[in-house]
Amino acid sequence: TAAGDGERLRERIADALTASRARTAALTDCVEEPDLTAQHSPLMSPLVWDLAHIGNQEELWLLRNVAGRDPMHPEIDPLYDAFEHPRATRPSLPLLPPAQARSYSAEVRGRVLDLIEKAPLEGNRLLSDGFAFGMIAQHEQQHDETMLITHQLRKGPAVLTAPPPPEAPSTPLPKEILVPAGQFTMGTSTEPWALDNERPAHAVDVAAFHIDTVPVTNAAYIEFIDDGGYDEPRWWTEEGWAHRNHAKLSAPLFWKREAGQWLRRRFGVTEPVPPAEPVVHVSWYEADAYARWAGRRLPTEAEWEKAARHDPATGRSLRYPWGDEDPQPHHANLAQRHLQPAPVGAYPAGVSPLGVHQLIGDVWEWTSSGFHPYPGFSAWPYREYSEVFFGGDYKMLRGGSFAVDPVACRGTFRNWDHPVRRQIFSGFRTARDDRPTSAESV
Ligand code: AVJ
Ligand code: FE
Repeated sequence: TAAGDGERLRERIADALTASRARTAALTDCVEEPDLTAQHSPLMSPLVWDLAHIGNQEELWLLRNVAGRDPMHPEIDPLYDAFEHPRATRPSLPLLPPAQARSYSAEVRGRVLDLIEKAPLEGNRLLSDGFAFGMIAQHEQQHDETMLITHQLRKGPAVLTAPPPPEAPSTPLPKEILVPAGQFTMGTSTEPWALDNERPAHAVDVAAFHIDTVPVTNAAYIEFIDDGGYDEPRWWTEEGWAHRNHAKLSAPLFWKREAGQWLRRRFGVTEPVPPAEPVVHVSWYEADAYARWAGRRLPTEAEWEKAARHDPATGRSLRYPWGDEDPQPHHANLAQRHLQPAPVGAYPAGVSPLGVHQLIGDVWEWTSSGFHPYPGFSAWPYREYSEVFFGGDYKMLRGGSFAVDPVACRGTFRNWDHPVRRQIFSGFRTARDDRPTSAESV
């Protein structure tokens, strides 16, 4: 019944918001006050900024814009406006101390939970299918991933723990998969909580190409390092080489070499680099240089999405590589269930119809594309989520990492960052054109 559907939707909204707050609490209750107010890296905000920013966005979008309520504390709005204060400057702001930040966000949440019961979930574009609530649940989960990045940058003993990811089955996978030429549907017009930049669905013609079956592993990346890849300008773009020199890049972030062995620091623990895991914490420039060294290139965003969603049997694009079912733990390494990517091949149930593995979860995958709107794009509900970033110095990342919650993860989901960034959980896979080989062309 319609009433039953409405009830289920309200429950789903409340569950998504409650899950995001539980994660926020887990990420902020495990450290003492000085660790919440300190800046662990100029790349990041103090955790206490995220804590109140989450509540402030929720107040702005749900209590003020949807429910028409008056601002609760208008004087704090500018402090938590991400456009007004770059991350590096946030520690010098008169931020709410941890106890106040928590109680402010909790007060907003209490009012929002009441609102869910009353809000009409149809007849208004912002509310239909619970979109505005879903947007806020995704926003909080995105900041939870940001806070997890801050934890990774934080020095000192480990405070977070999680069980190891599943092991890879021993059956070998093909090195690459051929994606045949032809149109596919990119983006979505039907996914209820899809953000504006994922819309609308549109046909894209893609030439035939080959794509790695799995993300590039640490073992493969070490070959690039050992072959002098970081010292060979011909593998790098001009900008990439300048950045490599300026930032003195020589290995992924958090790696160090000791007694002939590569070690990495991961959430306060130093351990040998696991060879079968996707490489993580590389910039776009490093990913691009690796691809050239390997005689390949990064996939475009359209190629990535076709490999992930296109079902050649029906011509349809699926919500996820495995089908239309919401992500379950056996499909993909998501939701911070594990604090690292899983070895390649570890999620056979998540394979795409074309045979490509681990597109969702584990590591964000750099693509060769910049951030541009799809044909027919319209900013919704605010220009500052996507539109103001179009055409900027960004590269697109797809698929989501082990730190991404399913609510903020879909085959259509688009993420972006500067090509120098590598504190994010970023890896990549490579591709190549399907050119006839010289043997075939004679
Ligand atoms: C989509 C991950 C690039 O963190 O800057 C959070 C998400 N937007 N608050 C970011 C976002 C506003 C955004 N990314
Ligand atoms: Fe935000």
